[in-house]
Amino acid sequence: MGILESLAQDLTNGKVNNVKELVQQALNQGINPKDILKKGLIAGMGVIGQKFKSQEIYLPEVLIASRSMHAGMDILETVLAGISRGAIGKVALGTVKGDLHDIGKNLVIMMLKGAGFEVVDLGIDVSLDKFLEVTKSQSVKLIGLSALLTTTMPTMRDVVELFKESGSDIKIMIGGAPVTRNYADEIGADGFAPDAASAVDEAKTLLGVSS
Ligand code: B1M
Repeated sequence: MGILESLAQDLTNGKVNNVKELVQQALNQGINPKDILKKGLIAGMGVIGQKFKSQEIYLPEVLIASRSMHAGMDILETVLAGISRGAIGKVALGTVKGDLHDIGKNLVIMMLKGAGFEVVDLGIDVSLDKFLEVTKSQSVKLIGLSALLTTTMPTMRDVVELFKESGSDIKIMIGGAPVTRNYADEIGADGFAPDAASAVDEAKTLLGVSS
């Protein structure tokens, strides 16, 4: 079994120390951090998602795997974000009110930082007011909203409406497993991305930054 397969498997089994060690080993071997992320960490989390869906595992196992995912991401972030921080624009990202899922949002943040954006992480369960506040107090050009639950998706519409009502020209990009381009169009969001890598392209397009 290759190192990235072992990494995916250890993440699925919630072996946090092994995950940390394997991410570091893979980096030492010169494996591209984006491959470590995609073929190791995201692949492992994909298995967790499927098993949770088919009720082979339950929330505690998902939480343990999530912790391993974060531990691996922490190591990768230092590498990915070290490239060119803050050079091409400031963005703020948060998971919308009522929603506590942050693995996808954190991946998007990592990729944006790696691409040279300065990122304000608003965290999870972010209120409408908090989204608006950050854009008033800081020179943020783009707001990113993440939602993983069909029940919290409508909050994205509320945020878009709030920004329109306030006359703000800040761009809004949305994403998360249940979110689609059609939904983004329907609620009047400026952009949408299905995954973290596309989120970088979409953010660049929205801010008029050449790739
Ligand atoms: Co939750 N959960 N969860 N969960 N959970 C889902 C989302 C679910 C689909 C599982 C299922 O039933 N099959 C389901 C939602 C069903 C629905 O709404 N239709 C669900 C449920 C029901 C729940 C609870 C209600 C369970 C309960 O308590 N009974 C509860 C809700 C808590 C709350 O939020 N209020 C809950 C809790 C949890 C945990 C806390 C245990 C844990 C979260 C831990 C954490 O995030 N720190 C968890 C997890 C891990 C999952 C699954 C298994 C995995 C999610 C994940 O991290 N995926 C998930 C099943 C699944 O999605 N298959 C599930 C990996 C991640 C890399 O992908 O987040 O999609 P994703 O992000 C991608 C893209 O979507 C995109 O880029 C990312 C990287 O490529 N993206 C963006 C994300 N945000 C973006 C923003 C952008 C652009 C792109 O622009 C701004």
